[in-house]
Amino acid sequence: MQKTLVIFKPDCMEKRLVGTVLSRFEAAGFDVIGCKMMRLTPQLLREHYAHVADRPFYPNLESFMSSRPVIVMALQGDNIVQRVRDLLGPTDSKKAPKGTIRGDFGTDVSVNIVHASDSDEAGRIEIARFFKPDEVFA
Ligand code: YYY
Ligand code: MG
Repeated sequence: MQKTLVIFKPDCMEKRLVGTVLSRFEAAGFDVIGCKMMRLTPQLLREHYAHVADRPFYPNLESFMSSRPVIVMALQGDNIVQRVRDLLGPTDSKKAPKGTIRGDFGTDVSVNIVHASDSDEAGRIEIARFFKPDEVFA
């Protein structure tokens, strides 16, 4: 069964939308196999967002993502990586259709409610980044 890593970002926490968003994942048939609350450090964020760390928006992204504690989950399900990405909609909340998580609740291209892994390999790498092996219950 495929696994993915999701982060309920600071705007999701502030808007008290964790339950609403998690309900959509559970309604899609996905299982929670790991869960923790943590404040993301600049060091961890530079690793997690290495693919955008040299972009001009990165300093704002880092300060947003470390602005308050977040909830990080490992989820499992059939073809879950693509299906969670489909539920989220595109990165830019303003372009995300209504009915998607970012379209319904997001603000813009950087304040967009949830992170989710973008490939099978990223799912494995990101779960290992945020969870110890004995914290995942696959
Ligand atoms: O995977 P996803 O979150 O949809 O987008 P990425 O291209 O991986 O970018 C990661 C993260 O960077 C995005 O969720 C917000 C931020 N970001 C931004 O602040 N401004 C942009 N123009 C592009 C991305
Ligand atoms: Mg991404």
